[in-house]
Amino acid sequence: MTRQANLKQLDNAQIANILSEMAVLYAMHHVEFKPRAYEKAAESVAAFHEDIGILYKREGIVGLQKIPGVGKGIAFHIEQLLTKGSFEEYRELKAKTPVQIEELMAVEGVGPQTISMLWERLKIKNLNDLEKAARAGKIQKLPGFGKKSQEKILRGIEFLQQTGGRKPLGIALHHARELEIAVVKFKEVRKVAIAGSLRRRKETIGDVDLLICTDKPEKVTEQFLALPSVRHVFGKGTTKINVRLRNGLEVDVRVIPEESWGAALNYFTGSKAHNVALRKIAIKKGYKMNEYGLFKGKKMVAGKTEKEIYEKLEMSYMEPELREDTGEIDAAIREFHGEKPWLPKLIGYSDLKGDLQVQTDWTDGKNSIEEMALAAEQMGLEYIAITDHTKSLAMTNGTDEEKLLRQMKEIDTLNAKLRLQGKKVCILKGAEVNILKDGSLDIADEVLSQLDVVGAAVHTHFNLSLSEQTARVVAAMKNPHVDILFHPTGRLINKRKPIELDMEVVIAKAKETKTILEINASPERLDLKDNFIRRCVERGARMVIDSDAHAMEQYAFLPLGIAQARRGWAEKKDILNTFSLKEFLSQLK
Ligand code: DGT
Ligand code: CA
Ligand code: CA
Ligand code: ZN
Repeated sequence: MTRQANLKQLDNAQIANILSEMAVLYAMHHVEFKPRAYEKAAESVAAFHEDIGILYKREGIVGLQKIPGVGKGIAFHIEQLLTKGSFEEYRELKAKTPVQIEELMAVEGVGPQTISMLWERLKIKNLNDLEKAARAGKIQKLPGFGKKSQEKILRGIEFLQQTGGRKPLGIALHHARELEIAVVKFKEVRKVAIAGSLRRRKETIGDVDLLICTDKPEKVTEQFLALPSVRHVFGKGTTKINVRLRNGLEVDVRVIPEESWGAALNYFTGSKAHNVALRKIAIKKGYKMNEYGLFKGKKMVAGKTEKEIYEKLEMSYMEPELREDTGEIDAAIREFHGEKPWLPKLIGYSDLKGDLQVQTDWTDGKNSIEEMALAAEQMGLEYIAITDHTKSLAMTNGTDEEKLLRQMKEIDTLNAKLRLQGKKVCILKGAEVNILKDGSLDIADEVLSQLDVVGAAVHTHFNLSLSEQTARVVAAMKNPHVDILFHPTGRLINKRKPIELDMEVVIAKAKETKTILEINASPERLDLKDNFIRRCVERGARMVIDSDAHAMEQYAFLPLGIAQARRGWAEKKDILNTFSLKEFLSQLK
């Protein structure tokens, strides 16, 4: 049969997106009833518990009609999508109305009705048109709109441009934990967990997936929707809610019964690629696997915990940060059967003993050296390096040689004082030295040689060519005083692209010159990013994880850096600031 072969790789979410686009297109052409029907079908396709491609392979078009809200007509369109990737009506309507629906829907406050009107009255096709019209004051003149809604649209566009719709991990994690705390307080809630990309600690987050375990789903969803932090409800059922919070975060909530907790946690943690690979293995072993459990025939054989599911599949447990289908499953199978190479023994969240990038009120930091040291001790750190910016970064009031020498004296005094007080934390003398355009540094070698730790960083000339930039950074690493390359690629998440660097060369030279590469844990940096960390691990290049704290409370960034290191398969031994002070110092140039 033809349907057995050549299925397009459309997943449920993609099919749902096209159906929901159809709903808007029908509405724009004033077709009756269909908009609502397609919207409903889109919702149930998105929520459907099985991959629709698989359902179709097994049961054909009749199977598709088992999806709630999917009748003959819509089933036919889904079949076309699965086999051909598109269907005629979709192509026709798209040709007649060349409007970027998904793009416009992403703007906070813009829905199908608005898109219809914007197209009819102002021929607005995309985000760009919308922004122009709003800036020209044309939106506020539309019926039902005013100055306020126009401004709101502009703010929505600005936000989208800033973030590409995805939130940095640091922000999303903070908000999600607040939400978790609020939900745990509901009386009928047994357990709450953050799943999705957030549990995997991806550097940016599309939406937050929150799982709630309860025997009283109706009560709990009702309570959730009444939370003051909920601003907009996109969809609600008894076990599934989709909302936007006041802080802009989108949240998918699933209510899960106790016996399926592990299966749901596993499914909604993803990644999708990891899930797909797992399910393939489950099927090979004669199981059925979904978010409710692992089944042999009708009998559930695992599902309460993730561990028991992996065990039944004959795999070791994989930490969420590894679940990207990039080799972790093979390693977990080998480990289960006692064959090497195993899964990495990931660096733990409390393994750091030091922090090698800390700024103070000597430059652009908020707190004094002493305050930063005491706060570090509170965090359980044994050593910190004070690395204030140096002189060529004028806006930070950077230190020159004379000021650095003065700071070294102060650090000696403070260390003595801390010892007297019985404190354990040790302050190292350091600097964050600027790498100039030609790869030389802005502080004289003679002064650098007196510091305990020297970090070098690119803060200017971000736009050099690949060869120039790589040569510049390599030249700095060759300096015998440079111990660490700080935030190696210079990227700012959602704000600034990385500099053009040949990372293969940089990693090789780091090894050769004994220069340590930094994983900067500052939420807007996370630099090195996970794939480069993994490459360092493979090549045996050494790294540290630093907070880049500019204030006492910013040591709290460190776990974000640890998370990225774990995503990069790093073990304790790969990260030098898991070492004691003495061991750490012995590793420097
Ligand atoms: P995000 O939100 O874009 O940062 O990334 P995720 O990974 O959180 O993705 P999301 O929120 O769309 O879905 C949460 C998890 O649910 C995802 O990691 C895996 C699972 N999942 C979602 N859709 C599918 C699907 O079509 N097939 C499979 N096998 N799993 C899915
Ligand atoms: Ca998500
Ligand atoms: Ca989601
Ligand atoms: Zn810097």
